[in-house]
Amino acid sequence: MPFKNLRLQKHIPGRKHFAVLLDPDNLNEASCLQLLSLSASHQVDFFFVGGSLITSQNQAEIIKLIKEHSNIPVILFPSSSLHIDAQADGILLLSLISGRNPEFLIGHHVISAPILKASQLEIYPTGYILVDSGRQTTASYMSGTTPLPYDKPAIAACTAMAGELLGLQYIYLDGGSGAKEPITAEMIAAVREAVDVPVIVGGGINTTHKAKTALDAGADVIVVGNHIEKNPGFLAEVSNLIASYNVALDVHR
Ligand code: 1GP
Repeated sequence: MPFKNLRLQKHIPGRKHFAVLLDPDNLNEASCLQLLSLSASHQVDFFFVGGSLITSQNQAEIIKLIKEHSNIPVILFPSSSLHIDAQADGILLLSLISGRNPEFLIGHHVISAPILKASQLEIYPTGYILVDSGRQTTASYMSGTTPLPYDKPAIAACTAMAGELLGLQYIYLDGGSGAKEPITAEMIAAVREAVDVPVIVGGGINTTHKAKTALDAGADVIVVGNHIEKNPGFLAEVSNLIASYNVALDVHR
């Protein structure tokens, strides 16, 4: 399997990363170019591209646009094998370990395996944990799974632990796009404590305070989509916040 040495793979404990989620359904060429220009002047580590349901036919065009205008790695965040695109750099191979739907635990992966194996995509095997954020999200409905209870950090920790023991190399705690409430600090800390692999956190991060709470609790990567679509300036705010953590890390080395 060829590896392109993306930064997610070369994870350094303590270093914080910022992923901007680009949902093809919510972008056109102009809004995408605006985000690419903002990202070029701030620290953005990855573009996650995808969504739980993509109704537009423009994912390929969006990825092409990113590749033409940016060097930031594009990582697919797919909800099915239909969303695999060889133009990207990598893919979160998500196993929905908070759910009990075999299609999202292994089914889609079987269909995708020969396509992925033949591709140049860097594969990130990821234990995906959907957390109940107060309202039913597209991800929960479309996957036909019950999200993990919001106030049960111990269940999240044991789920993450099981994922790591099964060999998954990343844990993604997600409240779902536009989540009413972000994942709690208690849950992030419990998961961070339970596993050694990088912990990705997203869903409902719409203030720098919420981003800081997630980072302080132990998130290695934070993902922001919705609020940046509504307020592109938020990209700069989160990027500056992330940079402040990484500067402190370098100073203490
Ligand atoms: C959703 O974690 C991502 O899967 C990002 O969520 O769109 O709420 O930022 P938001």
